[in-house]
Amino acid sequence: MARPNARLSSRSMAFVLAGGRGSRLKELTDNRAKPAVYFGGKTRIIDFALSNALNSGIRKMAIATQYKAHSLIRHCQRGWNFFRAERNEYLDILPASQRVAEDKWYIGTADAVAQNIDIVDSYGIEYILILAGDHIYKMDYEVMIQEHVDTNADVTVGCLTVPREEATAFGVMDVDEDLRITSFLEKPADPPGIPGDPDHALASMGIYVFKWSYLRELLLHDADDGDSKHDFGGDIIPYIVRNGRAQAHRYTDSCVKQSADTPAYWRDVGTVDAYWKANIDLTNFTPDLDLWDKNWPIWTYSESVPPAKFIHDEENRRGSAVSSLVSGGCIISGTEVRNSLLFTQVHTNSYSALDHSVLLPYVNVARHARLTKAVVDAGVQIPEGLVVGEDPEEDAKWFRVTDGGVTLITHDMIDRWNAAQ
Ligand code: ADQ
Ligand code: ADP
Repeated sequence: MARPNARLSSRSMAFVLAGGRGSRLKELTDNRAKPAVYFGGKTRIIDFALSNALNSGIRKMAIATQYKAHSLIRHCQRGWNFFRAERNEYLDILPASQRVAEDKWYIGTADAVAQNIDIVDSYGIEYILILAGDHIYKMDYEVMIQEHVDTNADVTVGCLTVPREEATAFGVMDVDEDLRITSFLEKPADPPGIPGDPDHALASMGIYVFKWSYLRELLLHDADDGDSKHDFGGDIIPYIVRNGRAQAHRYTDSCVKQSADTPAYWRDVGTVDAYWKANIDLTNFTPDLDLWDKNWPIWTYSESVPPAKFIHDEENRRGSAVSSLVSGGCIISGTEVRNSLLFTQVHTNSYSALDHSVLLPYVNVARHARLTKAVVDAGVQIPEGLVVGEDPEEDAKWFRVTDGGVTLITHDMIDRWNAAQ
């Protein structure tokens, strides 16, 4: 066991649920789980939850994976390897198939923890923080764990205010004046509004704090319940609301902001439109998400690459980028780049233009290509002369055009386009 007077964060662990596909991201999650999807130029989505945990002082972490976990596991092994067992620091990656007999996956999110009880036991922690590896935000979890201890709750659920019509995708709760949760409905068709603010609902962020001894008992009990789907939002939290003490923790109280007047930033980036927008928003004059904050860095695996290079080509066409983020290893040769975000090692060529586009690592743009409002998957070779974002009907023949007018371009789509030329 940890010393009783040790810092709260050193008596706690973070258990990150990273097994979901995120199917609304369409082809971006054909080969990788949602937490492994690239975001923000250098990082992947899961880096936000892991960095929050690290910056909150937590040094014991476990990551449960299942759907298409290869890219996620490789990323975590390469980038999240600075924990030292000699200091009682751990990061374990727990793929579903290695933990259960036969070839079974974790049945639900609670089952992902239940299957790993022995590993959590071995950490000798007092509190367990369950996180989703799916969201972009900056949060000091120690504030939430402290609140959990102070209120003596059985579970503390991180929550935020969302427009009522969006709340159907969340667990929605009612609370009393002490923030005790009085009802919890998982993904209700008709979400209840907040008293006094009927256009908004109080939504669960899918973040929970428990005393480990309490959750452990509950999971063993839940495993024997034939009617349970072994899901935190569907089974465990509603059970505690009915039979124990569940507290809500408001995200605004632990959100790490750049200044007192910046908004509390939290994004799901669960759809291609939301993903495109959150990335492009980083090119704003003052982005709502500060990636430059030295007091709350977002850690990641990053390749050792040379600086980005901008070249006038031999005919003096200007390689330039304005209002854009251009990562290391990029070569912008004779291409005009505007309001775009380029990940590591993107190469572009003469007579091309990029506008409001997101290019994942290792994309190559040949000559005379023009991309507007596009998201291009990692490693895609954009062929010479491809024009996207100017004729949605033509684009839709080859690529995925979203309701919001964003065009998603992947390897397979380019193969089909090439074959038809
Ligand atoms: P959902 O958004 O439906 O609801 P869910 O599919 O349960 O989220 O996934 C939660 C997290 O667990 C994600 O990070 C996902 O990657 C991961 N995951 C899913 N299935 C898993 C499995 N079998 N093994 C390991 N990891 C798995 C939840 C809550 C809601 C809450 C929202 C907030 O149930 O109450 O409002 O999150 O986004
Ligand atoms: P994921 O994007 O999920 O992590 P990869 O990192 O393998 O998967 O990226 C997908 C594609 O990006 C690869 O198939 C490859 O074409 C390209 N790519 C990634 N890393 C490199 C690299 N170091 N050199 C060249 N191409 C790369």
